[in-house]
Amino acid sequence: MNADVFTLFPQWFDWFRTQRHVENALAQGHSVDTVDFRSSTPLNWGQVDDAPFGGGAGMVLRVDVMEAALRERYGVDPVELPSRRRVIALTPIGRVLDDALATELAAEPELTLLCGRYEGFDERILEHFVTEQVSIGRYVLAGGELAAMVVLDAVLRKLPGVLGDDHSAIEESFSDALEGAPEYPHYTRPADWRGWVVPDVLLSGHHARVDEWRREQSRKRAGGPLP
Ligand code: 6GU
Repeated sequence: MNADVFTLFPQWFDWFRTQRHVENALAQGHSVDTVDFRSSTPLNWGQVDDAPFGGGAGMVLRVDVMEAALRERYGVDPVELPSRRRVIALTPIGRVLDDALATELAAEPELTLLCGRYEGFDERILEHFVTEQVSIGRYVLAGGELAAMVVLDAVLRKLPGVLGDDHSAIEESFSDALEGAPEYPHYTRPADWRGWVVPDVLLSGHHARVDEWRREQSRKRAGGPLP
């Protein structure tokens, strides 16, 4: 997968790229590139946003600035992009990210993530240049960058070979393998700590019984969030 992140803060993603599974993904030929709106802005002094028409607080990312950045990156009129690739604007009101969306996005060869700041995007960006809006939950962040990292984290770990053990991305919370339920509990050594013992079945070496126990635990947790 080639993911392009359009942002005012490209340097934030330097840290993101140091995470083990992101490093793994990059080493396998996947890419996470950043595009800085300021390097292609047609306006003076690196301006990228402006006060909202009609008044009010905050600043709005300009449509001409977005068009210039997309045009420079892809070499086409950005109105052509939505029919060719998924172009995602990170906004608090978008489709809420879940396992199904992460799986869907992981199947895309190319992704474009647009991060707004302040009061967000000029509406014409959303109308003409993007395929969808994605949110990471119903609360408001100061910008889309952290949300873009959350989306990429969830997506990259689904790519084959990116986690040490592919199985860990298949049988995990909310996956089809667990019928959408939360994952079962995990234990490791020591088997007894202060009398808090690990369930016997996990020490039994009996794989079928272990599987059965895990599925039962997972289903039990499906009743609702844990306290
Ligand atoms: Cl994607 N962006 C912003 N600015 N706030 C958010 C969000 C995204 N998702 C939840 N809150």
